[in-house]
Amino acid sequence: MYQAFREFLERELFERFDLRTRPIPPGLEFNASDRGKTSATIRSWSYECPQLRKIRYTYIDAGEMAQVFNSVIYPSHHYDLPLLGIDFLTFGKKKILVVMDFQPLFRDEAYQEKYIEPMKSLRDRYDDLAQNLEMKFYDANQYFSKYLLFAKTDAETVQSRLFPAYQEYIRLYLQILEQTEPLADPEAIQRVAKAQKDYDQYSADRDPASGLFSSYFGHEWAERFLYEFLFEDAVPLA
Ligand code: BLA
Repeated sequence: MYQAFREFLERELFERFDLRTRPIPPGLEFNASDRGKTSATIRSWSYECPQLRKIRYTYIDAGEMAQVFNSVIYPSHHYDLPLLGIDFLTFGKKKILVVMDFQPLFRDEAYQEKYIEPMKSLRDRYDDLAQNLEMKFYDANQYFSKYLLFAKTDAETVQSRLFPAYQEYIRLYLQILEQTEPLADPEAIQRVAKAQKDYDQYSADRDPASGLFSSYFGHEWAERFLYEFLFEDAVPLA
């Protein structure tokens, strides 16, 4: 259901950047579970280049039960850009939840103006995909912008509306990256490194998918996947 989304992201990145494969810890790149009628596969990809220190995306294919496409792009610590976050989920025939955002590392006015305001016209055109839904797992004021796409929708809208919105958000993000001067001040760079690490810790500790990973692939694998791949700069809770 989201394969064309994955292919689009891949093409955009490979056209613009000189990507190298970024290693995924052994055993985490792929897994398959077969519990009678609920068989599922999970596959991940990861790349890097000088401007983007970690590109990762994951596809879960559990047939009619679940289709998930999840991605985070982390710029090099020399860029204070937001992270590009994507989480598209389809469960069964009815439930589709889509989230996409430039996930801010800082919340001051100047930052908003520089990195979040450019999204406004896009968000306004895709108003139907920005539904102001309440968040249960995350705090909407942390690592989410006011222009995030966040919607409960249907398969038809995924094709007709989400796909073009997704393409525009990705192109805008990469365009902003290309127009941004890298940081030179070591303290500024350290501040970005710290903010990206805090994002990993925050996200790993709250990940709403951890139950889903556990149920398909077992608790041990789920913990490794979270703390060694998805959010590898986080340390597991004691
Ligand atoms: C919600 N994301 C969810 C849910 C799941 C996942 C299972 C709960 C859906 C429900 O309400 O039943 C799934 N999260 C995943 C998967 C991975 C993951 C499969 O990290 C990893 C492979 N989530 C992100 C990113 C964003 C994000 C990058 O991982 C940013 C765009 C957003 N996911 C996000 C939000 C919700 C969500 C905002 C709603 C959570 C809430 O209500 O607080």
